[in-house]
Parts: sequence; structure tokens; C-alpha cells
Amino acid sequence: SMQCFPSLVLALSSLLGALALLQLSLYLRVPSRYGKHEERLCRPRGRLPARCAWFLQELPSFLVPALLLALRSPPRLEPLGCRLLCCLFCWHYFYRTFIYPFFTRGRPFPLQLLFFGTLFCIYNGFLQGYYLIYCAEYPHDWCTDIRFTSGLLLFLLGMGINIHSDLLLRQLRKPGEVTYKIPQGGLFTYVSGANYFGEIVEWFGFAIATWSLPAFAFAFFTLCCIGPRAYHHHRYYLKTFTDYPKSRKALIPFVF
Ligand code: NDX
Repeated sequence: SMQCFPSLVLALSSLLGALALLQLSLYLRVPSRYGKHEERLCRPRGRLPARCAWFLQELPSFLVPALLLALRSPPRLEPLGCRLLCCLFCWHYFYRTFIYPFFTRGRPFPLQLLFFGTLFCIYNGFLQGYYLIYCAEYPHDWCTDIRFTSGLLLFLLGMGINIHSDLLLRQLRKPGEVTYKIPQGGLFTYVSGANYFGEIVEWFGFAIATWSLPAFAFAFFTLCCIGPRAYHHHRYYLKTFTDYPKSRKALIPFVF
């Protein structure tokens, strides 16, 4: 049966950090090519309806840790902390896999990115799940530790912002529509990437609550992945809409 190999956790987390830097260098100048940043002019490549693509891509991030948790033998009943934290991770990906895709009105998603996205979700789902279920150890009073409570609060706040912003974006279109409009309301009043801001807050909250290397590596990856994307969305809006609100920032309210 499986056991904890700390060197495996260290290796996988470092690779995740390296991927984050790769991502930053690739997508700081040019955005990743899906959604509003897909090249219209290049030859038509394979695409899958957004619904299927997001479902398939995000499913492993839910399934892998959920299976690790369910199949662990002997069942690890003792540390409540690990199970609770693993459930938080699964909870987010339950939303992203089983709820978000079924309501999305997004454009068809490029197969090539879907492939890498799926690999990424398997990798990260395994790393976070494996660490929490086989390696993490928390004192019995972890639930009252300031790191746990403040991290959990940030996680919930970020998740709320993320889900609310996803909803506001979806409502910009009628079913079947693929045009872009100026997002309004909620945190979009302050930033162009309100959904991304929520997601970043969420994963840094998770990192603080778990106080673990894999979770900090993932939060950093998220920042490097969707931080630049928020900036590119912002530039796109400024270029496309002459009446775009001048005071709105890219990612962080009032700051950047
Ligand atoms: N999926 C995370 N890297 C990513 C898919 C892409 O969950 O090769 C990371 C995730 C993957 C990425 C994933 C990992 C890295 C990959 C990358 C592709 C390349 C990259 C694999 C897995 C890579 C290396 C080199 C390291 C291997 O038509 P449309 O689709 O534009 O419609 C949109 C609509 N919308 C509007 N509608 C009307 N008017 C407007 N003005 C509109 N603006 C947007 O709203 C969509 O239907 C919807 C949302 O669009 P958008 O662009 O704001 O968000 P999107 O990027 O699609 O993300 C959706 C949600 C969001 O809440 C975000 O926070 C979360 O997913 N997310 C996304 C990406 C990554 C991630 C979270 C994370 O890292 N935690």
C-alpha cells in the first residue's frame, strides 16, 4: 500500500513551482490562446464544446484526491485536519467539474490546451491529495490555529468571489451568443479579472490553512497562470471598448 515519501512531495512541488515560472515566461507577453485570446486567423484546429472541455479537464482534480481519500487503507480516521482540508480542495473542484461546465456559455476550447490542462489537473490533484492524505500531520488543535482559521476564511471568501464572478460573466451572454461585453457588478466594478482575483485569494487561503509546500506551490502556479491572463483581459477591454471604466484595475482592486 501507499505511504508518504517526503522526497516525492518535495520533487513534485518543485516541479510545480518550475512550471509556474515557465508559465509566467510564456504568458506574460502573449496570452494563452483560449477564449477571447484565441487567434482567429490561424488554421482551424480541433476544438471541443466548452461544456465537455471544462468537464473533462477539471474532473481529475476532483476524482484523484477523492479516490485517494476514499481508498486509503487503512482508512486514516484520526487527523480531522487532513480530511477536512482535502475535502475543501475537492469541494472547489466539485463546483468546477460538475456545476461550472454545465452553465458555461464559453466558446469551444482548443484540444491541445485541453490535453495539457487535463495532465495538469491529474498532476496537481495527485500532489495535493497525496500530500494531505498520506503525509500531512496536524496537531489536534489545528482547527483553532490562526493559520487554519484565517486561511479557511480567505478560502471561503475567494471561492465566493470566484463563483459570483463566474456567474456575472455568464449572464453577459444569452445562450448561443459568443460576443464580449463589459463585465459589470460585484468585484468587476474594481477589476477586470474578478473571477481570477477570487481564485487566487482562494488558493492562497488554502495554502495558509494547510501550511504546506504543495499548496503554496499551487497558489503560486495559479498566480502565474491567471495573473497574466487578467492583465491581458484588461488590455483587451481597454482596446475594444472606448467607454471602458477608467478607474478599473486589472487584477488587484485599487492597486494593479
Ligand atoms: N484550467 C487552471 N501551461 C486551465 C485551463 C488552461 O482550471 O500549457 C489552469 C484551470 C490551462 C491551465 C488550466 C493550466 C496551464 C495550461 C492552460 C492552457 C495552457 C497552459 C495547460 C488547467 C500550459 C504549461 C506551459 C505549464 C504546460 O468565450 P469565452 O470562453 O471567452 O467565454 C468566457 C466568458 N467571458 C465573457 N463573456 C462575455 N463577455 C465577456 N467580457 C467575457 N469574458 C469572459 O466567461 C468564459 O465562458 C467565462 C470565463 O472566461 P475567463 O476568460 O474569464 O476565464 P477562464 O480562463 O476561462 O477560466 C474560467 C475559470 C475562472 O473562474 C478561473 O479562475 C478558473 O477557471 N481557472 C482557470 C485557469 C486555471 C485556474 C483556474 C487555476 O490555475 N487555478
